[in-house]
Amino acid sequence: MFQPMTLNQSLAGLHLGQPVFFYRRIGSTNDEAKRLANFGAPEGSLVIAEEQTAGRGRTGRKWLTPPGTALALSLILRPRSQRLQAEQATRLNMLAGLAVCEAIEAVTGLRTLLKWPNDVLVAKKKAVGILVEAAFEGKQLDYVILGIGVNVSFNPPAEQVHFPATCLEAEVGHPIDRLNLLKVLLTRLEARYNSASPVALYADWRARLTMMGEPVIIQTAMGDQPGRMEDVAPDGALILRLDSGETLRVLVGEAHLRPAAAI
Ligand code: BT5
Repeated sequence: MFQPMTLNQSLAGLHLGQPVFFYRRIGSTNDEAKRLANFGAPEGSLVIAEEQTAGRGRTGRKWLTPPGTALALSLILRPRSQRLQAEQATRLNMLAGLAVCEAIEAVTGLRTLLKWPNDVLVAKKKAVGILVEAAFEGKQLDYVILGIGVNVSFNPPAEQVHFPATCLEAEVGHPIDRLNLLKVLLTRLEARYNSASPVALYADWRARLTMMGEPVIIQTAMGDQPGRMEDVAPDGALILRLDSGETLRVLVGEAHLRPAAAI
């Protein structure tokens, strides 16, 4: 289990990761981070919990975090740039995915890939979920909550997930020091945040995406769209080549490989 004092000492000196709000058990770290941000908590504030009882995925889905088995955290960011407000949230999404991949690779040596829009895969299975939520004041971005859930020793049962899932310890075959992983992750996030050249960020994110050029089904609010994953755009949209030859831009959805029988 994390110890609040050790957490504070280990993260001292980081900009992203101070102050620390630590909870043994909480509903959702993203909800708590939002509450704190609305009370004026500064950029870099970290909400971290040993257990989530109402962890959230996208579009109201559940994220499972049993006690002491994961990293479940939310960072409050307050990007200062006045321009390209909406795009900034997308960039932070890319940045989070990349920083998580880099941290996992540095700590475990495992190879990671991103599955559009931002699942982190290890051995083709989902080991990390990322939930970026932005709050606006008028058209101005007020703050962004960057929520990250990493399965460290929790291997989700197949019947509880709709995409194959795994955890880092199952893949690497030995225990992982969660505090070290947390520190490396925050350090990578900070490095990427401070040098966020949009062009490099997009290029690095695109280079890590799996399923590029492959036959896929994209689940969207409008229903399932079969096609070929042609590319991604700098704003994070997936470019789907439909069987009719037309292209479709999808901003919100979920990608699955299309079974050979369905092509
Ligand atoms: C995500 O949603 O992948 C984003 C998850 C973000 C979780 C973090 S934890 C810290 C912070 N606080 C929160 O409340 N949330 C964030 P989505 O792509 O919608 O995936 C959700 C789906 O993944 C579920 O419907 C399940 O099928 C599956 N799932 C649930 N728990 C899982 C787990 N621990 N590992 C792998 N898959 C899981």
